[in-house]
Amino acid sequence: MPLTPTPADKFSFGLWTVGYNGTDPFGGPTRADLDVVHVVEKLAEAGAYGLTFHDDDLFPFGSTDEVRDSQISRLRGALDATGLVVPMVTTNLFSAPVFKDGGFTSNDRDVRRFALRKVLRNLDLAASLGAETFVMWGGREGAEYDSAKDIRQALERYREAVNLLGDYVTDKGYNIRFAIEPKPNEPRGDILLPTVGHALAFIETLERPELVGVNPEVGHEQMAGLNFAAGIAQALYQGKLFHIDLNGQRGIKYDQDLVFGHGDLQNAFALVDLLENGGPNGGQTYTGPRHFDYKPSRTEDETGVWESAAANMRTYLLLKERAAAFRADPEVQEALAASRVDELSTNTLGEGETYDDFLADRSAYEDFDANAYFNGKGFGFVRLQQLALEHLMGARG
Ligand SMILES: [Mn+2]
Repeated sequence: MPLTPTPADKFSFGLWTVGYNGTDPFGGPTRADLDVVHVVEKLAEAGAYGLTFHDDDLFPFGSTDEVRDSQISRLRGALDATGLVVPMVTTNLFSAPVFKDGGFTSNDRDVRRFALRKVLRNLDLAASLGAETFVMWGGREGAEYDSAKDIRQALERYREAVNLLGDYVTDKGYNIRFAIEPKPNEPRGDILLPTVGHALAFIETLERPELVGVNPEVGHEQMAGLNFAAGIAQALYQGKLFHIDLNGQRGIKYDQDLVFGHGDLQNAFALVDLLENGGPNGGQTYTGPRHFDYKPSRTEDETGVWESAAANMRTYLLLKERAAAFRADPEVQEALAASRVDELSTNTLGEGETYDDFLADRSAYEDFDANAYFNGKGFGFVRLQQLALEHLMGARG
């Protein structure tokens, strides 16, 4: 299996990822800012397929129309020259001081109106560049203090905003869907829609739920102590995996944005297996961009930036290769069968079985000897996981 990325792999990067200059809450930049044209050229050279960006990544907040137009046309020129595409665009409603209490859910109504206008303008840009996904990460939509934010009203304002955006893209005929990106905290003490599950529940309250899905990020779910691959499986199950942010995180701490696989590697293996092979019971499940939302560590120079970008893609391709070997191993197939992973696909009730039929089935309950049923026999899940681990380590096949 080829380990050299090509556009067919659909790898995309945020302009803010490779463009991260090393600024953190404790120190200033360690690298120079990168120009968008240079980024597009380097990503194309590395075999990537797409570039994504926040409006403020491309042209600084408060830019004149002239600067904005010039940056957009420089981006268009680089895309045309390289064949790179812009599959996703997102709006920065978190950096400018005016958004210190949020954009869609600031307590201040004038800020909310300004934020919505900023997003509408950015939607026009996204559509003009052919982006089909519009991500919404509400990093400032939250609070530090329970007394400071009426959460129910904040959700109502969030809903009002997303409903308006849904009307707008529908009336304009834009081929754009929205993807909400959950995160539990940072920069706010607590952020609204903190996990995939919260976001999925919120989406069902919207006027056009079909236009809205999720953009889960590895590190964000892991900051909440959750199993990322399991969250992705539920998003897929509900038809809501509209986009994905791949990176690495080591446990419940600040948002690390490490290279994909440089955190919980076993969960990354399970994730790639799910995305590429559909998980235990097979079937292709996600065809969208494999988007990396990471930050090259501030210890690195520009060479390290491009090495880290390449590392994301290579790790993904290695995991894809390892997952294929895992699936193809007869011993794995035998272990999967022994663990009865497939049996979970069988309906619990028989075809046409009513609850009356079910209640009449004495073997299901009255004659079922729950205490003796397994006779001490186990499922063999540990053996299966060890086979996965050995494939992941390249110790088999
Ligand atoms: Mn992150």
